[in-house]
Amino acid sequence: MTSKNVWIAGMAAPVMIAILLLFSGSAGVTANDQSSAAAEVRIDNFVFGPQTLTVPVGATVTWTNKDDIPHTTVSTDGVFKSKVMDTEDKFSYTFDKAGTYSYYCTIHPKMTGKVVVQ
Ligand SMILES: [Cu+2]
Repeated sequence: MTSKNVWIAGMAAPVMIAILLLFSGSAGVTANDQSSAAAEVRIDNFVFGPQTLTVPVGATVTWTNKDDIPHTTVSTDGVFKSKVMDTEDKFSYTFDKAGTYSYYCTIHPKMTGKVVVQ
């Protein structure tokens, strides 16, 4: 009885490792199946470019400040809000819902842009 229990315990560890490997393997496949679109907006000379960006649902948009002046990227509806970005600073946001997202620079409110998610 005792020796049988020891034998089962000895088998359990390799089996568990095999199961864990199986699960981690399938998780990797799932991650590869997800399409992750990415898009960029460049801030240059007080302009968001492109001013209107159209991306699929789930896309991550990255804003990069190419100006030698600090800027922010803040959603008009409070959906996202960057810190003050110095030159070459980046801000990213992933859009999980379809819609039109207007944004502006809080330092220079005349700077506006739009992300259309569809
Ligand atoms: Cu600005």
